[in-house]
This record gives sequence, C-alpha cells and structure tokens, in this order.
Amino acid sequence: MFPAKVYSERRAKLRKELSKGLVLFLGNQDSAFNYPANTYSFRQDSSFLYFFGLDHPDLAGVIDLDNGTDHVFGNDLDINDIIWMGKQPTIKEQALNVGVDNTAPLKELSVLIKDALEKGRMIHFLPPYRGETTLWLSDLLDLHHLKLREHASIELIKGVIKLRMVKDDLEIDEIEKMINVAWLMHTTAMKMAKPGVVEQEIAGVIEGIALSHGGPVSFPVILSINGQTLHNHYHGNTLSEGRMLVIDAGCESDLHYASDITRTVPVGGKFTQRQKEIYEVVLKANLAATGAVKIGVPFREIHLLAATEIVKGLKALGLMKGDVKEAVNKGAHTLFFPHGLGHPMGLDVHDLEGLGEIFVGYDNEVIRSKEFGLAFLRFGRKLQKNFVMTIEPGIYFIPELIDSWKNENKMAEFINYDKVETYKDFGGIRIEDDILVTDNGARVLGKPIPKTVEEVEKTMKS
Ligand SMILES: [Mn+2]
Repeated sequence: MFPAKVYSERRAKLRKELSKGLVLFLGNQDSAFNYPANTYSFRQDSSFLYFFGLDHPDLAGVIDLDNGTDHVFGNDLDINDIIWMGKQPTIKEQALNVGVDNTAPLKELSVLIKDALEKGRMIHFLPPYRGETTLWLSDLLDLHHLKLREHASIELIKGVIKLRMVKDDLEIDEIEKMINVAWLMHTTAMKMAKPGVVEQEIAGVIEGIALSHGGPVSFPVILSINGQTLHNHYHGNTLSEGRMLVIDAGCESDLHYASDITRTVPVGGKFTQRQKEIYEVVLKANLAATGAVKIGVPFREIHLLAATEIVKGLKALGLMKGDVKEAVNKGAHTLFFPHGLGHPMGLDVHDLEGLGEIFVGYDNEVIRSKEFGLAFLRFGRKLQKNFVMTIEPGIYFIPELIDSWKNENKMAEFINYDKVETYKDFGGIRIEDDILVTDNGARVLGKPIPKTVEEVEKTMKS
C-alpha cells in the first residue's frame, strides 16, 4: 500500500468537499460463488481502497466531519480464524498503516450509526452496487434497499469523483506498471494468433500472464475473431486465415490500479489489403484523437473528431459518401462506430462508473446526448490535467445493424449500402491506448505496444 500520509491527505481533501455529518465507506464482503465457503476472489471496493487502503473483507471506514476524527471498524481474528488464515495484524495495527488512530469492532459501527440517526445527523454514503453491501447498508440505516440509491449523498459522490479523477504520480506509476504487463499479454497474444488455434488457448495464456504479474485481469478478457460484437466473452472459435482477432484485455496491480488495452491483428500475421485499409482508418482516428487531447477540451469534441476521421476514411474507401461534417452531425458514422471514444481509468477500469456516469462524465456545461451512438459516450466533459483516459475508436461491420439500417434506408445519403454488404464477413477493429492528460497534451502511458501495420506484422512474425 501507499505510505500512510497518502490516505490521511486524501481524507483531509475529502473533508474540504463536504459540510457536516458522517461519511460512511463500507468495504466489500466476500461473495459466494457456488456455496457460502467457496467465494469469488475478493475485490475491495475502490473508494474504500482510495481513502482507507485496507484490502480485505468486512471493514468499514468513517470520517466524522464534525469532530475531525477518522475511524476503521473491523474485527480482530480469533483463534478459530487463525487456524484457517494464519496470524494477521490487528485492526489497530492495520489502521495505523493508513493513518487512522481510532478503531473498533464492527458491532460498534451500528451503535455509532444508530446514535447519529437519532440525533438527526447527516450520513453520507455512496450508492451500493453489490448485494451484500446493499443489505448491510439497508440494515445499518434502517432504510429499504430500494431507497438506498436515492438517498446516496450527491455531495459525497461529487467530492469522490473530483479527487479520484485526478491521478498523482504514485497512481500513474501503478497504472503504467500494469500497461507494461498488458504489453506482455498483447504481444504474446499476437504471436499465438495462428490459424487452427482456439481463442480460449490464447485467452487462458494472457489471463495467466496477468495473474503471474500481480493480476487479476481488470475485466473479463475480450478475445474474439468476431470483434464486431463489442463485448464478446465467448472464446470457443477456432482462428482461421482471413479473420481479424480483437484482443481487449488489461490487468490490475496489487493496489488494484488497472490497464485496458485493445489491439486487433490479422490471424496468421499478414494483413490483407482490405484489412489494412480499414485498420489504417481506425489507427488514424486513434492518433488524431490522442493528438487532440488538451486540458480544457471537452472529450465529446475529441470523440467527434475521431468520428470525423472514420467518416473521411470510409468515404475514401467508397463505404460512405456525402458531406463528412453533415454525416457526423447526423450520426451516420454510428453504423460503424456505435460506441464512445473512451472512459476514465484508475482503480476501476471504467473509473468511478458505479457512482453514476452522469456525475463522472458530464456536468452543467456538457449534457449527455440521448442519440444512438453519442448516448453511449460515457464521458463528454472537459479534460483536466492528470486525468487518465482510454482512447479506443473502432470500426465494426455488424451484419444485424447493417440489415436493420438498410431496411429503413437509414442515412442512405451517407452510406453506400451495396459496398457495405460486401463487408458483412469482415468483423471489427478497435485500437485502444491509455493516456494521461498533461500540460502539453496527451502522453500514451506505458511501454509502446505494437500498433502500426508494420509493428504488428513484425511482432507476429517473431
Ligand atoms: Mn476500454
């Protein structure tokens, strides 16, 4: 974990964002896999990690805004626990490592909360996303579980987002270490992408690389020759010549900072002319978007710039037609690029998404669109220094979407449906990097992962 003062300072900064009452952070609990004692591997809540740093189940943190104290609640192990888990530091010792002096057993938490409720004190909490936490909060606050979300503290949500969005050097270092592991995952996948190999053979190896270097993966590996399906977790296809393999995968550090990288490679190691043409368009959109990153620029503008590059490229290839600007304004590109350009990344791979995308990605200046395509953009507001974002444009040929648009003759002034028909067997391409917003623009984080046609082909041959 980071030095104790990192956590003390984070809590001190949070105090400045809030007015009065108690701030309650519940850590995650173990969650049963198929019977109570066989649990999913434990993942701590990211906001709890950020402010209290401790990484095991059954902990709660409280910041008392009125008297200036911080508290950790948790139970010390008894002899029965020690038989199974070995001796562990006491809660008191653990709390000191994150700069907290006050500790108490978990049962004291309900006493504190009950007392606060009786006195009518404000209790700030974040919206829960897990069943166990929902029930725990519901019991503590004596509030029906369906009412929790609407009672979550907007003041706290906004304060946590403000702090966690801006990464410090320690955090950036953690993220870069994990992009370097992703480098190994992706270059290994590239070398394995040969005809006859089953997707799961590669997916298993790269997940193993994540686990061997910290791990686990930061989200379930996406690895598919059917890259036109955006989040494809089926790994049973056999790779065949002529298909593109989309690999979207990253991992978590010991402290749970993420990486999230996508590369798309031709099975067998050599791009066909048709693959190369589409690939170059996506690459150009990726580079143009990265080049446009600047403090104060709304991410939505950068998203639309990537869309513009995609329309220009597809027009040059005869797949689209008409006025480029008008096509983007009307959303004609969303037939091929139906998702957003990227998202914040940090302790969560979609950082802070559990607190509500509307608070994370939008504000009074940039309002979320309801239109198909733009509505999927998770983040639209102005970029600030030391935001970490993904840049991940893509072009996909989704047969069902093409049929649906064609049947309605939708955007026919911008789309050459006859030509698009001939690409229904193509699949999809996405190229994703993780970038840091700096004073000078963007820095692509980590060890460069092969990205140009030449780099990818060279890596696949080696
Ligand atoms: Mn991503």
